[in-house]
Amino acid sequence: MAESMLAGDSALSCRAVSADEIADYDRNGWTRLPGFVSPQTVRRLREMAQARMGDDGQGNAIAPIQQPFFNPEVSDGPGSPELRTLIDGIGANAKLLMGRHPAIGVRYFGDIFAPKLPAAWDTRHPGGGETFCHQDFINWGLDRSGGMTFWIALADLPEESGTMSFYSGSHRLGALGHYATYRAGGSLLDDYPDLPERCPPSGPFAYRAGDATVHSVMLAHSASENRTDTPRWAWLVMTNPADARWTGAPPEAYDTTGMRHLQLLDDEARFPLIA
Ligand SMILES: O=C(O)CCC(=O)C(=O)O
Repeated sequence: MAESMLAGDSALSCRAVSADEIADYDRNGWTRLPGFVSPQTVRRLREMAQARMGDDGQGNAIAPIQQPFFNPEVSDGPGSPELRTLIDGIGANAKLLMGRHPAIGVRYFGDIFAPKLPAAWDTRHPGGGETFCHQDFINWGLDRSGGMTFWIALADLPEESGTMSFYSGSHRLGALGHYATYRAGGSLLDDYPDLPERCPPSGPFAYRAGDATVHSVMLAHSASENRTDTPRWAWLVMTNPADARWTGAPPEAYDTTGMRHLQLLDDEARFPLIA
């Protein structure tokens, strides 16, 4: 396993993905990245998250998008010099995993702290439920795939805390519908009940703090409720190919005010080039 850090040892950093991990991602549409970020990076990210959300992960404002998967909170993003080095390191990995021509770069798409609140808690936040099975692609409103999400554990997370599960190979099945079209609270499996036979589910997994998984925007994935008594602390970083264009559809993932049909996501303040 490549242990080289893509940023200096004193900065927030991640390691480079290995050739085996790239091949696994290509085959399955996702891969595990053990020890992806350093212990010091985990500590600092967790501090940032808890400064915004409190130790119990629910001290922030209720997000406008009412989804049960987790309680979302933005970070300072790539505009923060401290985070930028790490986000650039993630971009370099996305470029390796994307498998496109080396001239095609990578854009940052977003990042969020994503504690899944314990299902047993009586909380005003909706983020204490199940992550029903879905692909991300349709909701990103883009004309091409190649995007991905790095899902980074900010604590030791047991399987029962609602960690990720993946339907290996489903990234090769094409677009499987917008999640808003499945029955209320339902999942992709309602419309594709044979998916588990065609694409065997993997997970949920136990993650050590600093472990990550990365999944393609085309991959069907899900997570159960958090059945522990502490928040499931994770940090999610999303990337896209630099040549991706907005389809004109209304995505939940970003504000398209002022954007033109088939425009590149070339607003450097929101979607900077990171590789
Ligand atoms: O963290 C979760 O429970 C869901 C994450 C997810 O859906 C995603 O990363 O695309």
